[in-house]
Amino acid sequence: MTTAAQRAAALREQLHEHAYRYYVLDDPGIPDADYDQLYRELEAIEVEHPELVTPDSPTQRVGAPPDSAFEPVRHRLPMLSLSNAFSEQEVRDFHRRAQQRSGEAELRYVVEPKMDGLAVSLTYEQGVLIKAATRGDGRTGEDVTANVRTIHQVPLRLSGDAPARVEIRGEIYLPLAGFREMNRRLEADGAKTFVNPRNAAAGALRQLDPAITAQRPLGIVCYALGDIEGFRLPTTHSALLEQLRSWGLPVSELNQPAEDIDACLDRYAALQAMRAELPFEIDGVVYKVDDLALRETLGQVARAPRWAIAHKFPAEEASTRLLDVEFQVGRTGALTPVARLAPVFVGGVTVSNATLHNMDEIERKDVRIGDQVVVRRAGDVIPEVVRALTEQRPADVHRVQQPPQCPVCGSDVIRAEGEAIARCTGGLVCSAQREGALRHFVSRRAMDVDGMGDKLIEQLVGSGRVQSPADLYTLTQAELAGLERMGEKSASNLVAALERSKHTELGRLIYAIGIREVGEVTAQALAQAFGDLQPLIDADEAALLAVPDVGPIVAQHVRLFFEQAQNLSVLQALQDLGVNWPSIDIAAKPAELPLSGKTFVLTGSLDTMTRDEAKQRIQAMGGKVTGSVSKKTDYVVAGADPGSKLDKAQTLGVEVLDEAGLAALLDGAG
Ligand code: JCF
Repeated sequence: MTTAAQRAAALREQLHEHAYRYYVLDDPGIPDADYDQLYRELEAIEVEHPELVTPDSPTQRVGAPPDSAFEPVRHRLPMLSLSNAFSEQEVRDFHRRAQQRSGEAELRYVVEPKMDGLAVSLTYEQGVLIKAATRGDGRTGEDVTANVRTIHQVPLRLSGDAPARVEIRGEIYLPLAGFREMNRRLEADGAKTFVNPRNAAAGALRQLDPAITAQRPLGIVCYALGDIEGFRLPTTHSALLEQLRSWGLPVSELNQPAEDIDACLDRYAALQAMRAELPFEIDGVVYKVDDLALRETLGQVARAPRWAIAHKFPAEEASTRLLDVEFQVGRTGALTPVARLAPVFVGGVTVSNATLHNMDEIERKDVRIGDQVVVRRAGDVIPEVVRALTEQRPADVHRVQQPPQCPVCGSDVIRAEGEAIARCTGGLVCSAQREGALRHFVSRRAMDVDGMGDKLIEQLVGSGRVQSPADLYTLTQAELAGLERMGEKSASNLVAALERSKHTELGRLIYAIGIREVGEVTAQALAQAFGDLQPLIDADEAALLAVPDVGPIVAQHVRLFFEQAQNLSVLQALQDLGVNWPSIDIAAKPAELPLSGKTFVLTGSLDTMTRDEAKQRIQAMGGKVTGSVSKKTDYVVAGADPGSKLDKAQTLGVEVLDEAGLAALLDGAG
């Protein structure tokens, strides 16, 4: 039996080690969620057995130990951290305590995104930046002035009426685009990459050579005041944020007032929904009592104010055991290694399967069966294994072997020269490929057959009743009603959905038939270029290459597809069974779309639509959306908190649109 004292000592040992790796080496050994769990366990033991608290317990300090490489800076007012809430209940408990202590029935809040970066303090004297310091342990931080001065978003001089002396607090962060670019370069140089943007930002900020910091596109968001002299403070936090903004300091565009705690929780949900689209990482939201006088009344406990709380999003990363790796066969025969995991709660759901992408990735990450691995589930993205915790590797792990035969049909598996992906050579002999092709055919953006689920497709393929997409259109209501999990009603709905799907568009059909490398955009381009199916079938390589977006590889796949007699007979059968589409008047096409020939780059987050929606609407009007700004870019659309693309646009003199400007263009008013 382990006693509480032994467990506390063991936890302290582990936490010390992990904290060192995290804060000093910028190279955490375990996901944050695992660290939090160990920390909370220790905290719980110490609450129950206060006599076990030691002065060196990791619970007895805020944040990191100051590092000797930088001069210590004593904060005039301690830099607080925030207490965390992980559930709605914890938020409501916080609110009730604040109500009781303040004696106020109604409390108004400001909701801010919680940037996943590093807290810093900036001191300005007579409006001039004289010092920048990290939080450190909350009382004493490190002097990082030289490095912070390289960050373009940090004003070296405040605009307007500046106080005699003011300390401003904010979060330094690395936008995701900058993080990915930085890791791409490190990887190309064979150097160690950073596990997340915050560690990369910490690494950049703690460079001994500011010239290196200057190369990282760091940003800052300001959210609080520290010590201030010679200035009349506003009475609310909202007004204070406006004051920061008028001094020229970046303040989040996503901050919003909330009338009550329910409005706070609504805003939490809204920001959580936006999270995956934001150009930077946030790990939760912060609720702050707006009335500064009430804050004084509420005061603080040891490490954190009683007037604010961080409501964390479910962790997107957690660690678990990799039990096995199986190979799934997709519609093109591609073999995807799928991790079977000991179930783990991550990103708000329990995950027991995750993708490992391909064999190269497995080797690059050196993931072995039996390893403790880090699983990531961000938003609605498919969960993936991001790395193995190799230091915790047990003795009995073994390497993942790619199967020489298809696990579904037994055909040979080959991996073409230079390709990352191995494929089953079985073609439509392989039921997995047939099922995949059918799933794709009926999917929403293809033929859009409502109610044709995976399980049903599995049954239809398994029994041999459906071999090709054309067979779907011969299914009868009576026949469907007799299948597992199908009633009369769903059978008749499905027949109606199949019937509806027959009236389609050429672009959808081309996408639906699943030519390799032909996604939605290329399918549309082919439809626009050829106007009907027969001219596309007849097109030679030169004609295909003349289509925008079509290169030699795509052209070759299109030719290969239509050279198969089998494919032509399926297309004929589809038409015989009533699948039809209007032909497109190709003579009238290009000049007609209002945004034809225009290239767009999107940066920052938009309020009225997601970036994906914006992209689709631009494309629907003939425009092109690319990922990077060049002289050929016509417009850069900058939403809230734009990334370095905006700077680049300004440097190159590319026209910048705000959200309203884009909306005007899309509505045809531009
Ligand atoms: O964005 C953040 N990480 C963040 C941290 C935002 C805030 O408004 C904070 C904070 C840490 C402490 N406010 C306090 C008082």
